[in-house]
Amino acid sequence: MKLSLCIPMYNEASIIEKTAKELSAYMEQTFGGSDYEIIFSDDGSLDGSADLVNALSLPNVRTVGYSDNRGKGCAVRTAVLASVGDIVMFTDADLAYGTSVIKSMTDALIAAPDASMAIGSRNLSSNGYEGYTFLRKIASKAYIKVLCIAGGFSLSDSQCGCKAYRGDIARKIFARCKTDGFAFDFETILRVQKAGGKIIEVPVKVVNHRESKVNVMRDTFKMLGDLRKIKKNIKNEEP
Ligand SMILES: Nc1nc2c(ncn2[C@@H]2O[C@H](COP(=O)(O)OP(=O)(O)OP(=O)(O)O)[C@@H](O)[C@H]2O)c(=O)[nH]1
Ligand SMILES: [Mg+2]
Repeated sequence: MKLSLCIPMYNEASIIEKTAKELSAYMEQTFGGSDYEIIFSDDGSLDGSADLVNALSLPNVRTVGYSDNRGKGCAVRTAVLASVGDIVMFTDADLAYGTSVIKSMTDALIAAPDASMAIGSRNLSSNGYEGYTFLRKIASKAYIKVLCIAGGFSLSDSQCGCKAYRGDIARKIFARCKTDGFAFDFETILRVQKAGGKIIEVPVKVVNHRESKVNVMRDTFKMLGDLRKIKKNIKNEEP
């Protein structure tokens, strides 16, 4: 079983070496006996994030990317399409959900052979939102509700930054995805569901809080616009 771990990064120079070393050590220790690859996907960083990763020359680590900033969805898609693993997972460059989540989500997919996708959920852990301000917690939960209604699904946390898929399904789905921004998660869920795939949820907790780079007003409006486009595109596509 080979695991492909995809890390989207945009201007992460201040933390990316620490992340790369921590991930490399964790993956060697946890999956070293089998096989794994770590793909850092550079979303047009201007601060040399990719060079910093490359200079470390860590085993099974490589970078992909492009020069203009297109959004997290595009960065994840680029890494997934370059991956070769039996299971493909992505998580954030700041390791917001820690490293142990990599094994727990992989194990959950292995234990559920009929599942296409595993989604991390902050709402399944009693303290999944620990450290969030009241306002951000409410905003996050309200947005998840909007997505469930828009998508016609009932997941407890569609927006969590860590997700795992069966590799062949991930590559098939992402090849059709067009959303470059943060709403790409929603598109992959709709596409997995349209293909009749089962989705499982795995409890996760945010262990690393950093100042948000997301502009709530701008990014929320952009995401709401994207939701309409995604639904229309998928509806009009050939099966
Ligand atoms: N903000 C941002 N992040 C990007 C972009 N492209 C890739 N990323 C990566 O996407 C991941 C999530 O970014 P964050 O800025 O932490 O966004 P978030 O986790 O959804 O939001 P927060 O809850 O505010 O942390 C990180 O690994 C980023 O480096 C981009 O264009 N903008
Ligand atoms: Mg974050």
